[in-house]
Amino acid sequence: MVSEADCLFCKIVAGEIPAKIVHETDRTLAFRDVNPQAPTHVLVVPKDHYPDAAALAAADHGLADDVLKAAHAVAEQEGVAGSGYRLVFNTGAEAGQTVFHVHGHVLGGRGLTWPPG
Ligand code: DGP
Repeated sequence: MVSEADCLFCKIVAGEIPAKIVHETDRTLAFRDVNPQAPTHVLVVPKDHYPDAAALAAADHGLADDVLKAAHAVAEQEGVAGSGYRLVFNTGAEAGQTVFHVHGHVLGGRGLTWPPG
């Protein structure tokens, strides 16, 4: 597995830091955001370490597909797939990315405004 010693989400994947896990596949993990911004706020990550969405897309072995499928499975499991949900990949510091292990935010359970702040 590709991992990085000081990566927070690699530590969650490894079980070294606790998280409320809601969904898992062989290559992805989904857990509740510690600072939820909506009734449903789940982070979906590849278990392997890629710093951002661009690096994930370049991985070229279907992993981005797995992450997208896992995000939709989470939305269905959380009961927000029908009403609508937002899937956000903050990419880069100016976009608000603070943890540099790629993660999709699955947000739902309330009306979400546009444009985002
Ligand atoms: P971003 O700003 O897009 O990089 O999102 C990082 C998210 O990670 C942010 O919404 C808060 C969440 N987060 C930070 N530390 C932890 C943690 O230790 N556990 C969990 N579950 N979420 C965390």
